[in-house]
Amino acid sequence: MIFDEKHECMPLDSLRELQEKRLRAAVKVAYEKVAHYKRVFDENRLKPEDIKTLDDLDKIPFTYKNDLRDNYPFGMLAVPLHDVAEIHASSGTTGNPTVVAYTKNDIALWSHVMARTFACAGATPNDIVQNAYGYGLFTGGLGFHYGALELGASIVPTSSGQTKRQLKLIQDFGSTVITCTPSYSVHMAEEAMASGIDPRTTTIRLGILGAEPWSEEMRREIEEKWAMDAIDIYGLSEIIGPGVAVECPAKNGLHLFSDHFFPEIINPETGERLPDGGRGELVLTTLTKEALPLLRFRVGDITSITHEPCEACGRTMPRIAKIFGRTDDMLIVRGINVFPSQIESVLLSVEGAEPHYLIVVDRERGLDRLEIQVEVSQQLFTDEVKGLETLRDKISDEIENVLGVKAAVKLVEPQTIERSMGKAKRVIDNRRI
Ligand code: DLL
Repeated sequence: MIFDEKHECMPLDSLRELQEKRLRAAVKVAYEKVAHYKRVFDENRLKPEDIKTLDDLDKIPFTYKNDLRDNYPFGMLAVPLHDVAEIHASSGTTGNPTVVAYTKNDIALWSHVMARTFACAGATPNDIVQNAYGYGLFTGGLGFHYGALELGASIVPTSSGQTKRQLKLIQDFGSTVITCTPSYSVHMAEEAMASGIDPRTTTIRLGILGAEPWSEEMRREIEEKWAMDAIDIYGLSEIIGPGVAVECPAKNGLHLFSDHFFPEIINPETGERLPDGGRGELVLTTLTKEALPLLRFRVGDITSITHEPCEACGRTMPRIAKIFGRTDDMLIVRGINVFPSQIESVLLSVEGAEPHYLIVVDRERGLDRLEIQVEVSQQLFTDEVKGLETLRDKISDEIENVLGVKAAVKLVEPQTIERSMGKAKRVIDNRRI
């Protein structure tokens, strides 16, 4: 189902025309209403009229998360507070909270792009959506709530946590779609098994999972555990919340709603725009937001983009690749770049390792030490020691092969790594660099 075919499947030249028209208006408002942008434009001898087409975009300096923090709490708003309908604060993935605000029209836009998201993922108005993203200041709960309402589905607003109750409601209500972080979906499946419920036999047929990076191996594991389709959804508070990009059932990149959020991929070091297929940092410009317009916002997530229309669903919205990591969670261990998602891929490709792990980095006498704690299945843990040793060596060899870095692997008992109801914490970096 395509919720907004007119826009989602727009011919590329009409799309560009629409984007440019919206860009000109967005730049004008940002300049006239937000002191920060007026200052940045003036300092760079730039006038809003200089931005006519998408090719002019790179004249505008980037906006950083720090600009939001420096203007805490309401300095970046383009509307007076009495026009603000809702205010959120993002935990972000690192650092202090940033404040984001919505007018009533912004909430309507959010509902609209989230309804598109649900439909793109494969949900329909007949679905019962159990929404286990946290409600509150975190953008996941309400974003999904608004979208399900707009789509016309039935929504069960469980919020995150209380896993036993989640499972009971899935069974009693016959929920068909689960929305939560990928790590929480694994946790729920495990809790289900532990209490004698096979998640494969529940009515859940679709999971719309995001808010944290996850690998293809993790997807396979989740789909297997739940016997459901697991769809990746991407977004961030500053831009709108969830509802920026989402996969269609072909799972061949996330369709990014570029009629509202214009994407660029840049080399994070030089700031230069990369062509399709080049991996770099995502930069987004809001084209239609009222309360918090952002021009060329450095998102910090690493991906690539293709503008090829999707053969599977017919959408012309460009597609970004599954988020590969962040510009700022990349670990450098003994001079080697390591992304937690790469370690996860290795772990999940080894039989017996569970998708619960913790990466601990220490520095001992000037040398980095990478330790990976991995849970193993109960069955293996009760097996003889030899089995465990073989598994440990296998993981450690694989990591060295794939990442080119040695890691001490510590196998831990089932259920000993702390579970998260929201975003899982995967890395502890004890080094002072
Ligand atoms: O996490 C928005 C969201 C909620 C997306 C629910 C999907 C589902 P923030 O708390 O502002 O917003 O965090 C945004 O989370 O810059 C990424 O680093 C990370 N992130 C979000 N979705 C994905 C994903 C929400 N699908 C930050 N894959 C972003 C990888 C993701 N990382």
